[in-house]
This record gives sequence, structure tokens and C-alpha cells, in this order.
Amino acid sequence: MNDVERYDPTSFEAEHAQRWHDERTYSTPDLSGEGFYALTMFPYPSGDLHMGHAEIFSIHDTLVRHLRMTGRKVFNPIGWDAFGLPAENAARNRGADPKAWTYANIDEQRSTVVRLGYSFDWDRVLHTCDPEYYRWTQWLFVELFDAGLAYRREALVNWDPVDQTVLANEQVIDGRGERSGAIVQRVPRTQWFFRITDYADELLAGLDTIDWPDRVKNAQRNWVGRSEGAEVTFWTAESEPGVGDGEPVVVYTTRPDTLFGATYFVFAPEHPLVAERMADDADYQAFVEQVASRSDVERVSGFDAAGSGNGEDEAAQRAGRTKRGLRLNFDLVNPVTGQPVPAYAADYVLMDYGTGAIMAVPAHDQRDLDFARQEGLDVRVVIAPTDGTTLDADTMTEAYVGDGTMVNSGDYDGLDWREAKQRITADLEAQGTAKATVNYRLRDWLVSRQRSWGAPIPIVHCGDCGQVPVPRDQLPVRLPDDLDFSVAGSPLDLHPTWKYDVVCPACGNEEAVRDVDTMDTFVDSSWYFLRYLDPTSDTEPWPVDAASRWLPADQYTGGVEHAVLHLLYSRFVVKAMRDRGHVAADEPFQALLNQGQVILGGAAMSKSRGNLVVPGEVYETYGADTLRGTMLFASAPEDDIDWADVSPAGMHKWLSRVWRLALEHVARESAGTAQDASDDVAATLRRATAEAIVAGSADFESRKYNTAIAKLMSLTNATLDATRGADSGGRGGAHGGAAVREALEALLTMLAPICPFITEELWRRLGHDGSVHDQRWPQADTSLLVDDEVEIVVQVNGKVRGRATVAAGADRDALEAAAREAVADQLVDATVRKVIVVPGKLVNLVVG
Ligand code: ANZ
Ligand code: ZN
Repeated sequence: MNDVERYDPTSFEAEHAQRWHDERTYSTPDLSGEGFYALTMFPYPSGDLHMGHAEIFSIHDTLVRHLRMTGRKVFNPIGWDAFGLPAENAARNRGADPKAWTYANIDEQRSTVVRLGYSFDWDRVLHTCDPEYYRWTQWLFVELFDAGLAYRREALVNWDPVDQTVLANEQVIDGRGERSGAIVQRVPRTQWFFRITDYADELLAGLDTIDWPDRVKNAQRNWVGRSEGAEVTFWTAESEPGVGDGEPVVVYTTRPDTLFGATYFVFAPEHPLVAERMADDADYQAFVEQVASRSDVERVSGFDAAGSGNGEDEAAQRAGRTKRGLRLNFDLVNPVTGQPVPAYAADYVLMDYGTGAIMAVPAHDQRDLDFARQEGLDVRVVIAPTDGTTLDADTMTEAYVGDGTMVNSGDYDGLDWREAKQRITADLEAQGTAKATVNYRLRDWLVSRQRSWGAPIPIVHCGDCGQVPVPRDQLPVRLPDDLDFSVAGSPLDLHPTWKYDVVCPACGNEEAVRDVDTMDTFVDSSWYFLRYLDPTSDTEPWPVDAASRWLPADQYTGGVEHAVLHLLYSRFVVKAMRDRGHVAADEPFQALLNQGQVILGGAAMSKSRGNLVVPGEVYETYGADTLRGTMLFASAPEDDIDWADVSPAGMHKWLSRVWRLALEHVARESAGTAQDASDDVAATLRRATAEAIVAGSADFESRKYNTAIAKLMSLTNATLDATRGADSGGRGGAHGGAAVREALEALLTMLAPICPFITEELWRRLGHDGSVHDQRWPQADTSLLVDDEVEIVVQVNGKVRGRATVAAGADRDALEAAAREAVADQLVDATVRKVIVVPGKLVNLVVG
């Protein structure tokens, strides 16, 4: 039969897509009761969708459609993360209106999302740049301000000289601005912060309650960076060395046990005591200036961002590592040895961590050892390795950081270092020279940006009242429409009237001015999943009841590049809002799935490298189903996809076979030639169908969509075999009736979440009125799976009298029942006195 219609997805895909969109097929109008909150990271509208979006949405949509078919009520919203720098850059470089640019990109992305059949809830769309949205972002700021969790202070901040803005630490990568690539400078500025550090312990503890990939949890743990140690007091050595003579200097150390090995002492260059004592020293002034041009990351790693290329091996990196230091004009006294040790300023000690000063233990800290070798300073081993090797203080180049016992440490010699850590801390605490402390690497979240395409910070600065939040009922503080992006600096700040056009909300002072900064776009995205619950409300940011029922979202899908920032900020915001009574949940996202990347020929795709594949190329040629199927067949969701290794043509070919198989069957049915196949052929196919359902369902449950597809391909072949076998088997043109239809319907329902269009179309062609997407997930007839059965021997009084077929793993009672049935005729007049069962093998009935 060759005359069935060819598979041409363009003839029906767009139509189904538009219908699903226009009829709001996948809306969840009613958020009462329980359900599954399926959340995917909302896109940034910088142009049309790219392959990364297509991948994550294909994975996410398959997950969602499968859940719906298993009977879950699923809430699956989408929106756009629409504020941000690219719009502003388009305005600056090309004179575009940032608002028009943004909404045009959203329209383009939205129509692609619709065209690809992603089953989002189109009734609850939000854009973070809508005043109806950012009104509530500002409300969030005011809430945090009222709670004492938003505050303003002068700080050394990361200044990006190209983008002309302050960056959060998180946005500085290897000393460079995340977006611009410019070397970031440290400059003092007054900025707004959110007090995320208040939640440091809870942000750590909460990680144990959520189902996220370990690498993401570890990234968060490292970012929070909790360490236990002690603050130990040293004294400056004045004319006569001795404890207590000079000024106290407190250091933070995680290893008080190594105190006897502290052979020198290092201050952050900006440390006030150093600034005071070295005020007249020209070398010092030059040194401080030099250090100011380096970012924290460069300072700690010892690399210049300008010089560090990726791909250098470790040895080359080590060789290139420099610690810039300066000998100071005083010494300090080690409180346990009573000996004076030289003091240095060095850039690898940061001012805003711990106390800004350290005791240096070169034998057991690599940074200290590198510096000691560079400056020719003493090295003293105080921990002897557990494995019995001996460290040579004069020649060692690797600091020893492993386990061991104390040496060269007076009364503490012989103790395990952990024990010594406790005792030394306790002893020094008793003397008043130490205090056990906990430290965090986490810093407060710097949220102000000197940008104009963002949510304005809703604060008025009044000469009399200070910082006054704009009252909630006067929000939003709107962005003006007539910003001039050709100015150097912040267009919002330089707007002729905007910041002056306000009076103090508290006292009416007409001299008051608006805050001219906008919020980091990570603030916008730290709460959008709450707003989805009712994105049009103008009375509240989100409904507290629904939020408490739907949060944490059951599943979040998105890129691992958000392992720290977005995910940590969202967790903080939910916890802070919970403490203000606005939501009951402790966490925003219960489970997290990070998709792999789509790369090409082993490298990241990029426009500048000229190796960019865009979704349009694929779906215009082969259809959306082929794009989706190719994405999911290429790898497990978590693994990267190299587009050079995949075959949309191959996927398209398989879908064409499915198409043909279904239409040929329909033709046979209407021609009346679709009699049942021979018993053997039908039984084989029915069994293949049951197997595919069992194995395929397990793959869907565990999200191994690639192997699920492989099973559906096998089922396609089995179905083809059945129809061919019938053709050639000479059984009177039996082309497969019921068994073939059963196989086809199972195939289509299981393929529906992955390839929603072809399955919808064929479902109709098979004569169904409703949508395949409203079908229940197929159930296998497990009685057909005879592999799961075993044959046992039945004995009567030790002699073999029969055999029985039982389910593998059947229990004693089932085995006995099967055995009695198998030899029922011999038991008629007998009484069974004893039953001996060898599971899976034999039942012996002892009668008498
Ligand atoms: C002595 C020592 C001996 C240290 C040793 C480590 C190993 P975490 O775990 O990250 O908190 N440190 C303290 N303040 C610092 C600063 N402002 N800038 C740079 N380094 C600083 O690291 C704590 C350790 O980092 C501290 O413990 C200190 O070095 C150093 F075998 O003190 B340690
Ligand atoms: Zn005032």
C-alpha cells in the first residue's frame, strides 16, 4: 500500500499550535486544591529563542504533558524576565526604545514558544518590565526595608567601567564583568544591600530538605562558605617584646591548632591599623593604589585577570602566581610562643573577610607558603602527617593540609589536630586572648544598579527624614518614557525632572529627591514564581493562600548557570517573605533539573564564532515534532547535546514511518481488510506492546526520555513486522486488526508528550473525537508478559507429578495454590499433611 498521504508536518502543526494557544487548552484556571507546580526558568527576551531554550522547554514540556496524562493537575506558567542591560545597550548603540525593543522580542519569542507546542498557561503570562509587575517588585523592596533587610551603606564595590555600573560579587567572573568582560575596579560607593547574611545558616540547613543536584547544593554551600574557627588576639611588639605590650590585633583563623607554626603575620593593605602606622610611607601608598585595581578574585587567586588564559595547566598557573606584599614597620607577638613575628601587608588578605588580618602558617596553608618562599620567611611544621611521611620545612613546596598529630607545639604535641583545635581555643579563651567564632563567605546582596531599564528603587531621600519608602499605595514609581540614552552615566539620574518631581512622603519636604538607582534584575526574578499565581491582581503581590498551597514548586527546570545567584536569591526572598507572614513555604523549589547544554562540534554555540544553529532552521525544515524529538533522543536531559552528532533527518524519518503505519492501518480498516492477524502474530505484537508500555512508562517516570524513545522505536518496528508478517505469511491478507490498533494507540499516547503534533493528528485520523493529550497514560496488560512467569515442579510425596506456571516471585501461598491445582486429581481423597516449598523451583505436597 503506497498511496497514503506523505508526512508533512507543516500541513497541520501550526494549526494545532494556534488552537491550543487560542483555546487556552493548557490553562489552569482553578488553583484551589492540590496540584503539581511545574516551573521552568523564564526566558530573557534578547532576540528569538535559541537552541538552549528549545532544549529546556522540550524537556520541561514532555515532563508536564506526561504528568497530565497520568492524571495530575498541573500548573505550568510562563513569563519574561524583561528588564536588563541588553535593552539599554540597544538604546545606547542603535537608538532603539528599550521598551519597544523588549516587547518586540517578547512577541517574537512568544510566537516561537506557541509554534513549538509548549503547553504553557497563556492566561497567566507576566513580564517583569510591566508596571503592573514592577509595582510589586518595589513593594517587595519596601517590605524588606521595613523589616530592616534592605539598607544603604558605603562599600568598596565592583565597578564595571564599560557598563558604567556596580556589579554584585556574583557577577564578577575571574575579575571581569560578567557581561562586558571589562576588568572590574574596586571603588567606594553608597549602595543598597539586602541582608541575605541574616539567613546564612538557614540557607545552608534548607539544602538538606530539597531534591536538587548535588553540584548545585555544593555550589550554594561553598558560596555561603560557613567555617568554624577562632578570633585570636595578637599584640604589636613594642620596644620590649612581650605579650600585652602593644596594640591588640585580632585575626580570624579556622586553624587555631597551627598557632605554633605562625611565623609571620599579614594584614589586608587597607587595614586601618596599617593605614595609620604606614601613613608617611610612600611605598605603602603606591602599594595600596596598585592593590585597588585588582578584584577580590584576582587578589585571592594571585592572578591578573588580564593575563590568565583558560586552559593553562596547574603548574604554569602556579609559576605565574604572585602575591604582592610589603614589609611593615612593626612586628607582632605570637601569643603562644611569645616570639615576635614580622608583619606584612599583602593583597591576598581581604579587608572584608574575617578581621582583615591573618596569622600566616606557611607549612599548612598554600597561600602562606607561596608568600613565604617569595619573601624568604621561616616555615615551621606543626602537624606531622598521619601516613608517617616527614615534612621538610626548608624545602617543602606543597603545604600539608591533611590529617595528622601535633609537633613543635609545646604541651599540645602528640594530640590529633582536631583535638588540639578544641583545646587551644579553650585555653586561649580562658586567658581572654581568643574567642570561638563562625564565619561566612556570603556577603550581603548588593541590589542597586546605576541603570535605567529596571525597577526604580522606591525610596525618597529627604534632608530631614532620611530614607523614606514610597507608601505602598503610591507604587509603582514609574520609569519615565523619555529617557535619553545618549548621555554618559545613568539616564535616570540625568533626566531633567524625574528625580526632583517628588515631595517627601513623610514630611512633605519639596527638596526631597528620588533614589535614582534601579534594582538588580535578580530581584525581579527572585519572586516571579509567586506572582504567577495571580499576575493581574492589583490588590496584592500574590494570593497568600494559593502561594502557601502551591509552594514550593514541585519541579523547577533550567540551566545550571543559575546554581548560585538566582536560586540563592529566590530562596532568601521566600524565607524573608515567610517571616513577614506572606507565604507558608520555607523553600521556593522542591526539585531541580538542570539540562545539559546544546553545543556544536564540541564548542559552545555563538554568533561570533559563526557556529550558531537556531530552532527556526530545524522546525521550518522538519517540523516542531522533529526538533523536540531530536532534542530528547540525543541524550538524557542532564547531559550535553552536541548538535553535530544528532540527526533531525533520522528523527523525521522515524516519524514518517509512524505516520505511514497509522495511515495504512486506517486505510485497511476502511477497506475492510484489517482482519485479525494470525494468533501468533497478534500475540507477539500484543506482548511487544505490553513490554513497551511497562518499560516506556518506567523511563518516563525516571525522565530518561532518550531511552523511552528507543522503546517506542522498537514498538514501531514490532508493529511494522506484524503487518508485514501478515502480508507475507499467506494467512489470507490478515493485516492485523485489533492488535495493530492497540499497538498504534499505545505508541501515539506515549509519544504524545514528546511529539504533540503528529500524535494529535494521527489520533484524529484513527477516528477519535477528542485530543490525544486528554488520554490517560496507557496501562499494560501484564498477563501477557510471560517472561515474568516461571515453571515449577510439583511433587506428591517426593515424586514428580506435574508442573505449574506461576508469576516470578510468587509467595508461598500462591505457589502452594498453583501446585494443588496442578495435581488436583491426585488430591481428591487425600489429606495434605505437610507442604515443602522451594521458591521459584518446586512444591512437594506430603499426603497421608
Ligand atoms: C591560619 C591557618 C592555618 C589558616 C592553616 C588556614 C590553614 P575559610 O575556611 O575560607 O573561612 N583568612 C582569614 N581571613 C582572611 C582574609 N581576610 N583574607 C584572606 N584569608 C583569610 O578560611 C579561613 C582561613 O583563611 C583562615 O584560617 C585564614 O588562614 C585565612 F593551616 O589561619 B587560616
Ligand atoms: Zn521628610
